[in-house]
Amino acid sequence: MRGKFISFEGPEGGGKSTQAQTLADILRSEGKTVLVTREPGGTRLAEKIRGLLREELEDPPVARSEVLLFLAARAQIVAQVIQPALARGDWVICDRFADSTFAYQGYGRGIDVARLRLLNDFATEGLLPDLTILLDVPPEVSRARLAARQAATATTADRIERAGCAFHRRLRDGFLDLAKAEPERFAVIDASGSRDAVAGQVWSAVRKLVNL
Ligand code: Z5A
Repeated sequence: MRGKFISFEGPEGGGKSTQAQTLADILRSEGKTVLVTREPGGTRLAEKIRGLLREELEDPPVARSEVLLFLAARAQIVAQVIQPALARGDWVICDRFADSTFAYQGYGRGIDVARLRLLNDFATEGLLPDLTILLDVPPEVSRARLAARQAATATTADRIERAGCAFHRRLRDGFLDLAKAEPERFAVIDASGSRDAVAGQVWSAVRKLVNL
């Protein structure tokens, strides 16, 4: 039987990586084989593209090449990692997927979302998650968490994190719009609570899939 594909989405600092690991632990304790991966990344080439996207270049990618780089990375991870795992019957949890392109490059950068959907469809051969968990946080919570992490790890904000408040407001509204348009695929979770409170809500959304 084909495995299940779950993506985590939302603004930075919502707790996607934290919750993806917690969910994987719970699913493993239920006897599932689980692969946790991330976008952009998850294959050698896609991790190189991630590096390029994060690099502080004097001439950073223009909006259209940024989209194509994210999609090139996605085509790799879908073909080499996600589809084979699902075909084996494994569960795949991906930290970001197509909805990040629609939210960041569409709502954020202003590229037409319908065109992005066509391009994404080409990159993924139409693959969409069975369930997308949107960890929704207001920009001030997101900023505070990222500032705390940067202080703890002596790192600085990257190019996308530095985009202004208006960008981050459009992004959050964009994710919420996407969820409203596909309520059967999305579970929207208030991620401003404690890690345990959020994990409890994530599990309530996922357990319906476990029983299928
Ligand atoms: N991007 C794009 O533009 N288009 C695309 O198509 C795709 C991506 C696929 C990837 O960044 C960037 O690429 C991203 C979108 C863009 N933009 N930016 N910037 P990334 O993978 O490096 O980072 P991220 O996806 O934005 O994740 P993040 O910043 O690491 O946040 P997170 O995964 O949601 O959260 P976290 O790492 O689990 O937690 C963040 C901190 O908060 C950490 O210190 C935790 O310990 C803490 N935390 C987590 N949960 C809580 C709770 N509940 N309470 C308190 N503190 C918490």
